[in-house]
Amino acid sequence: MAQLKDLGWQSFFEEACKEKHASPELYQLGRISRDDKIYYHVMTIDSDHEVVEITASLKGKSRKTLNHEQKPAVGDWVILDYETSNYNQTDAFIELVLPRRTSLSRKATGTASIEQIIATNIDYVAVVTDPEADFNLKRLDRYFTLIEQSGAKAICLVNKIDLYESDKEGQAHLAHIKKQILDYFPDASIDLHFTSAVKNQGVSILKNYLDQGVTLALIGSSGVGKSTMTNQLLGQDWQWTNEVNGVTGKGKHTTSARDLILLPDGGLLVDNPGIREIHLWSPEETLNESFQDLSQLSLQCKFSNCKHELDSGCAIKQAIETGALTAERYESYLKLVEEVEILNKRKQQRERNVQRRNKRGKKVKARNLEDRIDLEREQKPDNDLFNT
Ligand SMILES: Nc1nc2c(ncn2[C@@H]2O[C@H](COP(=O)(O)OP(=O)(O)OP(=O)(O)O)[C@@H](O)[C@H]2O)c(=O)[nH]1
Ligand SMILES: [Mg+2]
Ligand SMILES: [Zn+2]
Repeated sequence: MAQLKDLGWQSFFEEACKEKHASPELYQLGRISRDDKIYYHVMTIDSDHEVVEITASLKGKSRKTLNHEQKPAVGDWVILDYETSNYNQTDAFIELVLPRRTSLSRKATGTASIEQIIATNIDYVAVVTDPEADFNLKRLDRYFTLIEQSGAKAICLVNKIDLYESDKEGQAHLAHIKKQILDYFPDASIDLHFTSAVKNQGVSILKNYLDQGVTLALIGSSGVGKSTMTNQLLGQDWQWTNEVNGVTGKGKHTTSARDLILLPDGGLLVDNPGIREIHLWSPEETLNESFQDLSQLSLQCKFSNCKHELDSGCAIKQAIETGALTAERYESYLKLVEEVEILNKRKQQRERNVQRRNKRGKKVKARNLEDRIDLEREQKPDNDLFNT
């Protein structure tokens, strides 16, 4: 007998319903599992208390009035309406999208033109990379920034270790990768794991995160092994293993849509298409792109370091007074400026930590216990590589 909790329902959504003065029946609640551009797929619980997937669509009116980020995204909880006659031939209409507990998008905050929601109501996001071609600290950093902004917790998976662990050279390479990641993100709370999806090695670590109703999303470049991991967690009988060529797991199969999948042992997984072609916006780029008008205006402020708050001769303040700029837009601008500052400070701190670490000689480093453990780990790379 399935419960809403199995699909990720929490008191947060209960409260959200109350706030919206909505008291939906059980069968009216569902979670978006796929958006195939023609209609949405929604997981819901039927009268036999089984999890079923139905199709649903937005009413014409909402299709026009909702902007991109307000439209349903994979992971969203929605209230369904089966009553109104439906010309779209879907099972139901989506009446309301409930507020999001977390939202993973490739933009910092603000305007509709650029925001692209990857998935919502996610608890953990696992960034998958491989130890060679795909490995890039700067890109990992961008992913982690996005995850931090989403409200979810980050996990880092270095996959395809089977290609490296058989010889000394390969093992040293993996150890080097590990050190680089730990040095680059010394104070961040990122869980790092080494896996081999084809050998089903280390993938079960993900099961530790996937309790009942917990949602985990896999993101990363194309070809790093996200779908292979998904299949491992699902067991072999998931339909699209055949498409991938279920026997060898080989052949080019690129995921083209994101799917929210209910796992047999509990928990939910979002398999994403590779983010190869997607440009991950840094907060600064977002700031410049989405607030070009304000960036331009700020050049006309009297002081070059104008905070656009109380400063005299502020061109932005003047634009608000004359009505050329709305106070709302100004406020979301300030919010993003602040966010960029915080992120930059954190980044500088991180870089300082890396420099400090690198400067310290190994002898000096071994002076206290913690550093000695670090040093030993570096010298004996293959010991605990896979337990981290
Ligand atoms: N050697 C090795 N190959 C792997 C591993 N994991 C995946 N592969 C292979 O890498 C290729 C791509 O794997 P996928 O799981 O489709 O990659 P993906 O991340 O889902 O790719 P997109 O859907 O394009 O984003 C397949 O040929 C897999 O068999 C691994 O741990 N070791
Ligand atoms: Mg895939
Ligand atoms: Zn100003």
